[in-house]
Amino acid sequence: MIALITGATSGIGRATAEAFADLNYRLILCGRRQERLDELQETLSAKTPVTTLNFDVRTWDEVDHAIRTLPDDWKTIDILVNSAGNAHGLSPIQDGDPADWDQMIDGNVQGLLYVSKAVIPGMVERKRGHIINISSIAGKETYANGAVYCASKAAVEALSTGMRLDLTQHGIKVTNVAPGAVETEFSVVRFKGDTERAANVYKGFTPLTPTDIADTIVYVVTAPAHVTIADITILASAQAAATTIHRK
Ligand code: 8X3
Repeated sequence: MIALITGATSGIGRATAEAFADLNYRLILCGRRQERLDELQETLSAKTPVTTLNFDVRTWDEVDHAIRTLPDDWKTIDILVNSAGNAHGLSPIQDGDPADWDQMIDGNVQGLLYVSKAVIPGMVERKRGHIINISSIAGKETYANGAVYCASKAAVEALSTGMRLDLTQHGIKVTNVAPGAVETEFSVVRFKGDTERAANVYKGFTPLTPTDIADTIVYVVTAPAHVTIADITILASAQAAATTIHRK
């Protein structure tokens, strides 16, 4: 089994890479930070063959070139995990920074589309494949100050459904995974390095870990051939909805 994971250098992508290594899946780890890719490759190579691709999901030429020039024995990708994503800023729409909006729309929507476009035709040819799109509770519920991030994840939800509609007939499964609060670098990035503000997001309750999400992804990809987990929302036990968290 060959799995390509975007956003593999941190958070859910990295935890998924670790979990897939335990399943002995061959891994194509994608990211923008070569040092982190190298370090992860070194760690996981003890368990399974690993290769890395360094590209920015937001640039079609980079995505297309990286995936097209994979060695032949790495080309037959069985599983694509679209995990690259980010939030930039949390502010009312009138105060939003267009540069932040670009990061979210380009990364979360356009980037997911570009990588999928580079991988899907091979899956269609082989009549097999599984695409896992990492969405968010924010794709199902829009919250104040998060309009653009929520819009980008609502787009991921639509793309998961649209991909499933188009690809089921070609033997390809599509799963939409929508986590709630997971403690990763997500909030540090959203708040542009303000680690105190980021830590407050997870204060007073036990948030999900990236490994919790990776465990779910393992469940999804190891389901029997006739079973598609189409859409799965995962929340911390203290979280009832996007902005309803029971804190002590
Ligand atoms: C991350 C979860 O609720 O902070 O996608 O938007 S949330």
